[in-house]
Amino acid sequence: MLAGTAVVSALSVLALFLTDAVLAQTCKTETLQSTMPTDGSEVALNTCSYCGGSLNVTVYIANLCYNKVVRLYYTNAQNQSTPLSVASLNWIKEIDGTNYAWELWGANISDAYLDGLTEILNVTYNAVDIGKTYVDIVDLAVVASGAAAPTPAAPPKPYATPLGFSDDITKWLQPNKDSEDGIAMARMFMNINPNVVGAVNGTVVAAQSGPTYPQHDPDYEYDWVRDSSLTMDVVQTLYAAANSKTAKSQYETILFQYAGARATEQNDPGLQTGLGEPKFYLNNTIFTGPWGRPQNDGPATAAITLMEFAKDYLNAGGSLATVKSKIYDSATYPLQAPVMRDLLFVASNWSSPSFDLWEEEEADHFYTRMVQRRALVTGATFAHQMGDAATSATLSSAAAAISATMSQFWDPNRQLILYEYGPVLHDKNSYIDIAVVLGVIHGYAGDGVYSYTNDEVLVSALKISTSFLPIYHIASVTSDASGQVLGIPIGRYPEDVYNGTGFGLGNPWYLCTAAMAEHFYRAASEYKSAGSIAVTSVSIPFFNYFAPQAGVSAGSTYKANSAAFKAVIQSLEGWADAFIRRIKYHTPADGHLAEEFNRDTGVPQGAADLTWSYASLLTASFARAELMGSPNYVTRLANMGIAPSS
Ligand SMILES: *[C@@H]1O[C@H](CO)[C@@H](O)[C@H](O)[C@H]1NC(C)=O
Ligand SMILES: *[C@@H]1O[C@H](CO)[C@@H](O)[C@H](O)[C@H]1NC(C)=O
Ligand SMILES: *[C@@H]1O[C@H](CO)[C@@H](O)[C@H](O)[C@H]1NC(C)=O
Ligand SMILES: *[C@@H]1O[C@H](CO)[C@@H](O)[C@H](O)[C@H]1NC(C)=O
Ligand SMILES: *[C@@H]1O[C@H](CO)[C@@H](O)[C@H](O)[C@H]1NC(C)=O
Ligand SMILES: *[C@@H]1O[C@H](CO)[C@@H](O)[C@H](O)[C@H]1NC(C)=O
Ligand SMILES: *[C@@H]1O[C@H](CO)[C@@H](O)[C@H](O)[C@H]1NC(C)=O
Ligand SMILES: CC(=O)N[C@H]1CO[C@H](CO)[C@@H](O)[C@@H]1O
Repeated sequence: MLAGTAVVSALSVLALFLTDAVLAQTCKTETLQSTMPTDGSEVALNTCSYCGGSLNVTVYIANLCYNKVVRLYYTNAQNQSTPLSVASLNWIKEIDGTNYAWELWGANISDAYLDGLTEILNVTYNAVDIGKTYVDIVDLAVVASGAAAPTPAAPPKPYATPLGFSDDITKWLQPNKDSEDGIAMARMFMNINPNVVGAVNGTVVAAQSGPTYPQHDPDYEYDWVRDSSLTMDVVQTLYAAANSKTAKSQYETILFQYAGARATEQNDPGLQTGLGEPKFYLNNTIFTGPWGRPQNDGPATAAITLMEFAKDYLNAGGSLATVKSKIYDSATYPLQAPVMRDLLFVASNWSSPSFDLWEEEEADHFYTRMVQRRALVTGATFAHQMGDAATSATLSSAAAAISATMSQFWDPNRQLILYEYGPVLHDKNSYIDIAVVLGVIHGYAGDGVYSYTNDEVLVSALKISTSFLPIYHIASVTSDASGQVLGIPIGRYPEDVYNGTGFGLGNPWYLCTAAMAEHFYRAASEYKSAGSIAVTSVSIPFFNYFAPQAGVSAGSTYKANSAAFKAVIQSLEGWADAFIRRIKYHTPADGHLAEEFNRDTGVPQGAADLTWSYASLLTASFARAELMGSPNYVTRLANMGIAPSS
């Protein structure tokens, strides 16, 4: 026994030694400048290697000020320079004794092979505090050395193969006040026109967490433009479906109050970044503290919700004059009708980078572009209906311009829709984010562009969902007490460190898990209306994981009467219900939904009664009812109206 162990250890040491020796021999490190520059330059590439798929560089940087940004520009496997082929370098060490005049910076980018590397173009050093930029033009052809680059990990094998709708979920989501959906609806309405001193009608508090509430931390006692618009979109759906006069008029009142509140926000004299200001107090005045601003998805989602409402209102016999004066025509009614102004803002500002829906990164975001595109596509038709041909034309041409940029988010090397287009920020090396799925849910314009069943969207949904399997401990619990499948717990992105109150380890979120369910329900509905499923070489990994029983193959199309078609639909239903069951499994007995549930224990965490958690469960159940062919579902829920506040 002992001897055996010793032999194994000795072999391991030998193996380790051999591996090191092999790598050391085959890794070729180019040294371009071996000592600190003396020729007056402020930046110089020191060493560079592209070995085993990792790019490792070191750079000399003159210590001219405290805040520095150092970037290395290169070209990818296709010898193209794109916003992705840029590396942010980090400080490594002081190298100039006690003079501190020179520093070594560098990076080791272990997944550089994913997009490939052919040439180092330049190193750009921005000495922020003195407002100067220095460049070392390198133009060096890079020769790969060392072991072959790793092949990207194959998708995992599915841990379950759920099929069809399940009764436990149907029961949990029943359209009555005691079910989870009833609770979600009641709790959502408690956060609209919230019972907080000074709160203005038409505002939505993001969560019951802040100074007024029993839970103070985190402070979400604000009206966020995005969260409010997504919440009001649920109210709009209830408004359209209700046939109880009382309930319908309650929703109508709230939606007009919301339109007015949005116009008030647009006119706030304290806006720092225009209509993309993300956050207001509940008295509906601007929050001016430091924040990630602008967030240019807000004007788009606000306009989408209000245009949907206007359409429903006209269908219900409402007057065009009211729609113009209280919803659309900001030119004539700037203090009360916000939509035209938000749409024109989107039309002229969509190409500016802005902060994402998680308020963390200023960049070009897939989510933001998707909702902006939908706002413009819908807006062009709506403006036309309002008799405003000039605005309609402006919106159409901006919509076409956005559409032309959407394909840049697809990374053929990674087979992934990138959540943002640009260099890695905040160490989000995977480029994976549920924001892509949310972008489709909130931004699909119904015109075939990035729909639920788009093959790039499907494979991205696979990569997003399976990315959480290795990092969330609770993902290893795969069935509930009665043996039914629990879907994958879904968070925002694998590298997330926000834990709901501070920074540590990120967790699965209720709204992200609900989004995956909603995506699957809507994809199944889309296939059913299309009457066929076309599987491509891009989407095949999605089917292999989520619908293995269907036995589909790339390049084939399956008609609605085929066994494969039926198996795919049943698999989508089964997994969507499993995602909802994951939420159910981590929902406390009182039915309240916080922001997240702990990755190790499944215990709710972060902001209490997050409004968006409720809204997302409701929209997922609307999608489920649509797929089941139960239009009365939403009507029954809607007819319950707003419960007297309790
Ligand atoms: C990359 O393209 C540039 C010009 O576009 C060319 O000069 C260079 O030789 C190419 N490099 C490689 C490695 O193909
Ligand atoms: C760079 O990172 C890779 C992957 O983590 C590692 O194998 C390699 O040894 C690193 N290279 C250097 C020079 O640090
Ligand atoms: C460095 O390379 C990038 C990418 O090609 C380019 O945009 C930038 O202008 C270059 N900088 C200089 C000073 O040449
Ligand atoms: C706010 O809404 C409530 C109920 O709709 C209404 O009674 C009240 O008058 C409104 N307040 C203002 C200031 O409009
Ligand atoms: C939005 O576009 C308008 C018109 O081009 C411009 O005046 C305004 O400064 C832009 N706003 C922002 C926040 O970029
Ligand atoms: C709105 O509320 C904030 C936070 O309570 C407060 O600082 C601000 O003075 C209020 N503004 C108005 C106009 O009441
Ligand atoms: C979240 O992180 C903070 C540190 O930023 C820590 O104090 C807190 O305990 C963490 N919360 C949980 C529930 O782990
Ligand atoms: C950031 C980083 O990992 N840099 C490494 C690059 O390679 C050199 C050796 O050539 C290391 O010393 C650095 O730490």
